[in-house]
Amino acid sequence: FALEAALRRALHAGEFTLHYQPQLRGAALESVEALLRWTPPHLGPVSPGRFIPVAEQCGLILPLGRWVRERACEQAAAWHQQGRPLRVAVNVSPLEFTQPDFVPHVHGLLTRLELPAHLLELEVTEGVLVQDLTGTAAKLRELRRLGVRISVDDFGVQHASLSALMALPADALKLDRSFLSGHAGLGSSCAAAPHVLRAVHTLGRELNLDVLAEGVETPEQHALLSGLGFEYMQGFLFSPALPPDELDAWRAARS
Ligand code: G
Ligand code: G
Ligand code: MN
Ligand code: NA
Repeated sequence: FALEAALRRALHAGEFTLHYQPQLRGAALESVEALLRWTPPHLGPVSPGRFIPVAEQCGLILPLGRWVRERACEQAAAWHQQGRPLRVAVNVSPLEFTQPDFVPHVHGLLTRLELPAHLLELEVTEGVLVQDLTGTAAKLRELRRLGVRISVDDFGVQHASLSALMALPADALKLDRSFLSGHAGLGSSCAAAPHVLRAVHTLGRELNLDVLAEGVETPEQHALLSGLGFEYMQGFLFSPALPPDELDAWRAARS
């Protein structure tokens, strides 16, 4: 399989980079999400939407995911040491999360890099629930005991039951961007859209979970979400994912 071979080679050749997308609380920068970027030489960029599923299928997501966690934690530690700490959120695939060495690897990184745990957030998807709800909850509790923040990514579009989701020890929900731009999203002709958003926001607040709206692209969406009480937002309206130096410039220009 050509893409799989290319990915293996790319990991060894150091062709992956991490970009960082701002996540805002009101007008303030709250945190960033680390997002993988791959531009093979002589080709255009390949979207992670294309290569992550392949990496998951062939198991390459395990070494690739370790690489992502290491680079993201190194970057968070660098910002911390430079006196401008910024929490970094890292995506975790279900296969990575279920590895027995996952928590020890995270713990080891925090220790080795002297990175305060609250500067690391892990984004898990509902997929981790399908395998083993009890095991997953225990592992998440362990991570939160270390001080790591946990968010549930792509909330509302996968197959987990609401009751299983609510049993997850988490700090935040990341509302999938289809709630804004999909067929029944805000701004579509679906009259229920604002009610659904308001309900999820209320649910989050009742359960002491921060709720972040993803995929905010327009001032209209921003205004509607603010009106519904959303504080946390992420999307192209604010910034795409940026290389670290461009993110530094983005921060400097706003402060
Ligand atoms: O960056 P973009 O929006 O194109 O990402 C597409 C998909 O790839 C998203 O679902 C995102 O969560 C996933 N993705 C991006 N970077 C990573 C990563 O480092 N690890 C994992 N597991 N998924 C990632
Ligand atoms: O599944 P996850 O939430 O990790 O995916 C994040 C993906 O969403 C990344 O690929 C990122 O580039 C993309 N993304 C971030 N902001 C926006 C946005 O405003 N609009 C769209 N269409 N995609 C976005
Ligand atoms: Mn994510
Ligand atoms: Na998402």
